[in-house]
Amino acid sequence: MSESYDTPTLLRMTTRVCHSKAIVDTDVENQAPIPKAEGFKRDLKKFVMIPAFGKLRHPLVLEREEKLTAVSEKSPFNRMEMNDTRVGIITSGIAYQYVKEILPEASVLKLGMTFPLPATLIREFAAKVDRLLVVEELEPYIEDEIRIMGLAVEGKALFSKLDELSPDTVAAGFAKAGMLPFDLPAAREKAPGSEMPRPPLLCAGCPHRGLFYALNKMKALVHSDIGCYTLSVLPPLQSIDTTLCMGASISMAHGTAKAVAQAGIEDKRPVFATIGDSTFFHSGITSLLDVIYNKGNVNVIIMDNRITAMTGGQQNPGTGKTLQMEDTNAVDIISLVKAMGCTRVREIDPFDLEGTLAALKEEVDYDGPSVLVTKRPCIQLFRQDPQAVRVVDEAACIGCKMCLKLGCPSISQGGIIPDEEGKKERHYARIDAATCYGCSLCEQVCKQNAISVVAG
Ligand SMILES: Cc1ncc(C[n+]2csc(CCOP(=O)(O)OP(=O)(O)O)c2C)c(N)n1
Repeated sequence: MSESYDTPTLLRMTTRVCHSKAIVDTDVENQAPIPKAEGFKRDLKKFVMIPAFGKLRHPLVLEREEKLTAVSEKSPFNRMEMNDTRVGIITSGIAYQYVKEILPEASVLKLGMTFPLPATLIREFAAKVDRLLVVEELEPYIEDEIRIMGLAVEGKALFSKLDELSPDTVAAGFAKAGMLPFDLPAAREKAPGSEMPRPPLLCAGCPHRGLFYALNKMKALVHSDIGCYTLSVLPPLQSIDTTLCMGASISMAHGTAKAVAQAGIEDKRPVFATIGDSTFFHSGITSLLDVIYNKGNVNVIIMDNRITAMTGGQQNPGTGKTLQMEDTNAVDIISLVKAMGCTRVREIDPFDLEGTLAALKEEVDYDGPSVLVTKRPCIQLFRQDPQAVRVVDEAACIGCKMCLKLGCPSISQGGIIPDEEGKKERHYARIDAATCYGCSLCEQVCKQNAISVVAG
């Protein structure tokens, strides 16, 4: 399509499909043949979008859209499945599967190409059925377009705009429309997975834990970014205030620091930006340059865990490897920050709680842009020191739960010990030796010295 119509073509799978698993047959050759290249051909009116050329391009874009509408009308991906004509459902993507599962006897117009919409095909389908419904996820794009075409259609009055659809929510919509030949059991009206029975956690030994524990202690205003560390929003770490989109942390902290200073707001909380190495390379560099250039009083923390952890361990410009695992240049973050004009930059070890806290306090006292780089590798990819497993001395543990405030999945409330008179009970902490990585944070926070390295 992109070659035939000289158009950008977006193939979009729904989240439900992308985040699924299936067995992949690795024998199948799925690499499309690379078309014979003719080299770059100069075409200024197409590739240089100065206003004068932009005006010339616009009618061509509209013309192309018309041609693509004709493609959409005939596309095998847009197909009618005629059945009982009392109801006709226009749907697309994963919602089609739900419709077929819940109302297999309905007529369906399945749209695989949703832009441009096949208006003639839609009219033809609408004319064949008594009642027309659209089942689509999120905002009513198809429904609105059909209504603009002047056709009577139902959609979001029955199916929620919120979240992904599911067989249950689609069934609930059909029940509301009075279309189900059976009564819907009450339990089916609720989408499965709408509660969070087991919240996600930072791994045992995650290098982000020490930093966010320290930020919590600082009662700081933290603009965070997107990565594993975003999980520190949940209890017990609860140490970030905002996360918007990749790269926004530094610019948001910049804005907050400027606004607080200019408005004379009595908010004495220190402002921090926290961003992972990968996100920093992706879209944090320009914001940091802005902070330095505009003399923002922002404390930026770049968390260099040597990998892109959250999305599964991809390489990034700091790791010295390409995504194809070829050797390449590794950006040195400290040199980069210095080259942008910020001399106040240094490395800290997030496994050293006292040192981390001291560094944070020093940066708060400093007036101007400053950068700390926490350098510890992600434990999922670099498991060293497995021998430093920690253990709790049950007799010394008073059950104060300080170690539980780290939110480490290896630490749990262990057994119960009766006190001397055998009356009151005392819980003690327990460390799971199989999952403990030996980061030592629990040992550092235990005021009773009840946690130590396993002997031997
Ligand atoms: C615009 C955009 N692209 C991609 C993603 C997917 N994504 C989520 S987290 C992440 C990278 C996280 O890496 P890093 O900041 O280094 O943190 P880590 O998970 O390693 O702690 C990516 C690419 C996204 N959320 N937004």
